[in-house]
Amino acid sequence: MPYQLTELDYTYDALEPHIDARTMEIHHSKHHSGYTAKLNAAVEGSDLDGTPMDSLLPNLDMGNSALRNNAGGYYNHDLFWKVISPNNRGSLSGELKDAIDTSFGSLEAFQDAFSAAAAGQFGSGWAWLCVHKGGSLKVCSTPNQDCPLMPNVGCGGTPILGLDVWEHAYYLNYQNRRPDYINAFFNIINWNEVARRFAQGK
Ligand code: MN3
Repeated sequence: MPYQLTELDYTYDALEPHIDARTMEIHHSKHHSGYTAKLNAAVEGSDLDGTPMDSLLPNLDMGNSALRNNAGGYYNHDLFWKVISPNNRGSLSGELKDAIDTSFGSLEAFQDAFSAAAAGQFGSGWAWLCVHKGGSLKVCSTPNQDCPLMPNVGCGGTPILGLDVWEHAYYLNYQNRRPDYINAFFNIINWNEVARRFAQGK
């Protein structure tokens, strides 16, 4: 079992009231756990077994739907758990703040663009903030478990912030009110982690 379920460094109820404990528990212990098991099954006995995500995803055979869906599901959720945290760990500052100002004009303008991508993704998928070499930032959305690290998906680059907009991520608490869930997300961003990923990917 080369791919392990990500351990959270906070409790299931730590993100309340923005994300409720029951949603977190089901999302992590059932949904992400399912993607992890199916990814392990999809690579078992092949050359890909244990390949790190940052080299597996850019070289993915997009026609292999079991691998595409489950490698994406595994990577996307691993990122998601790490870029959220109780009480907005850290704050937007330094080089990442400068890059957001340069690419979008302001934090507010970035939030508007990201919210529009998240709200406008029809059906299941993700909204992303990605960094390209040189430090420019782009926002996009992707369907299902696709991810901008995969070949020719979304805005490309390296994802540094992602929001799961599948209904399983919010339906218990927010029902059909995806915009309320998106607004709440901005209260639980782990800016320290986003800045770390920015510095690594730029
Ligand atoms: Mn999910």
